[in-house]
Amino acid sequence: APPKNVNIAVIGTGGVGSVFLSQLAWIAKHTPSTHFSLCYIAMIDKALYHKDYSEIDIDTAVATMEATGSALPAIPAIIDYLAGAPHKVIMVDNTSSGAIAESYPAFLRRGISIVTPNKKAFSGSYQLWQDIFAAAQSGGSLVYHESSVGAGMPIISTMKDFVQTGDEVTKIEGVFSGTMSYLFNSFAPLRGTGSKWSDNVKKAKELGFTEPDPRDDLNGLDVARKVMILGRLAGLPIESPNSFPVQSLIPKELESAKSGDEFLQRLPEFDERMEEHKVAAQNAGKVVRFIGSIDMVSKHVKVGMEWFYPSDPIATLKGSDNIISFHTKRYGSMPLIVRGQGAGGDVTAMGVSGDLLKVLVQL
Ligand code: NHO
Repeated sequence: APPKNVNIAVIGTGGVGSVFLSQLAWIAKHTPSTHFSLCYIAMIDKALYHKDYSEIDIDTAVATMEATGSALPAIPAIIDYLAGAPHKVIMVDNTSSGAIAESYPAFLRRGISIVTPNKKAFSGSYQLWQDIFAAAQSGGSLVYHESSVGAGMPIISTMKDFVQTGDEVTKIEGVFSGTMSYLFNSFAPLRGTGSKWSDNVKKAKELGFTEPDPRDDLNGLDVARKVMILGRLAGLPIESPNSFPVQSLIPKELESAKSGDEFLQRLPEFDERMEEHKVAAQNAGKVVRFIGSIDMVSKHVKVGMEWFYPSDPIATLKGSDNIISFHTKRYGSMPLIVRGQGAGGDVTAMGVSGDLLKVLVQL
C-alpha cells in the first residue's frame, strides 16, 4: 500500500504526553510505512504550529514549543486549524482537561480522529458519551481510548471484542487503580506489617501513578470512571459517577483542602483511621483492598474497600498492578483475567501509541 499521509496533533506533554512523544519518534523511525507528520503540539499555556502545517520535528518539539511557542488558541480555533489540514488528522489528547473532553464531538464531527488516555469524556454525562460516538459516525472519524482503563493493558479492546462477537458479559470485577493497588499492597501486604498510609500516598505521587491531583484517586472517582466506561461499553447506560455507591478515602476534614499539596501535608493526621480498617480485616484473616465491580445481571455497580482471603488473586497483586476479571457466557465459570501494571507514564503511553497505530491503518 502507498504510504499514508496523516497529520498528528498532540495536546498535553506531561508524564504521559512526553513518553508518548518518544514512542511516536520510535514508531516514525522503525515503521517507515506509517507516514505521518506532527503539525500541532500544545501544553497548558503554549502551542507550537505553523499556518502551512509544515512538519514539527518530534524529538525537539517540546523544547521548541517551550522556547518559541505562541499563546494557546481557544478550542474552536484549534478545531478550525486541524480541520483545514492537508491530510486526515489524529488529535492525541494527553491532558486531563474536561473542556477538551467536552469538545470531542466537535473535533469528531469535523473528521478529526481522537486517541486519548483522558477518562473525562467517556465518564461524563451519558449524553456526552452518545454525542461522541454519533459525531464519529457522522464525521467519518475514529475515537480510541484504551488507556482510559488499565493503561496499556488490553481492557477496552477485550471488552469491545466480547460485545462485537456476540458474547454476553455478566460480571466485571477487579482492581482498576494503579494508585489504589500500590497503596493497599504496601499498606496491608500479605506478609509483614506494611507502611504508613500517608507515606504511601506521597510515594505513589512521586512514582507518577496518581492523577495530577492525588485526591482524584483517593476519592474513588478514578475507579468509578473506569468502571463506568466498561459498564457503558458492555451496554449499561450509566448516567454519571453519582449513579452508584463510591467510597471515598478522603477524610471529611480534608475535603476542603485548597491544593493537592496541602492535602498531602495534613494526611498523616488521619493515618489511624486507615489503620483501623486494616486491623479489622486482619482479625478476620483477610486483607483490605479497593475494588470496583459491575454485575450486569442485577445492574449493580459499586466501588470501595472490601476484604479478601490471602489466596484470592486480588489479594496477591504486587506493585501498581491492576487485575480485571471478565465473566461472560462464553468463558463460563472461568473468567478471562487480565493482569499487569496499570499506571505510570510508560505503560499508559503505550496504550495511546497502540491506539494511534490502529487508527493509522484505518484512515
Ligand atoms: P500531567 O503530567 O499533569 O500532564 C498533563 C499535560 O496536559 C501537561 O503537559 C499540561 O500542560 C497539559 N494540559 C492540561 N490542560 C491543558 C489544556 N487545556 N490545553 C493544553 N494542554 C493542557 O498528567 P499525566 O499523568 O500525563 O496524565 C495525562 C492524561 O493521562 C490524564 O487524562 C490522565 O488521567 C491520563 N492517564 C494517566 C495515567 C497515568 O498512569 N499517569 C493512567 C491513565 C490515564 O492508567 C493510568 C491510570 O489510570 C493512573 C491512575 N491514577 C491509577 O490507576 O492510579
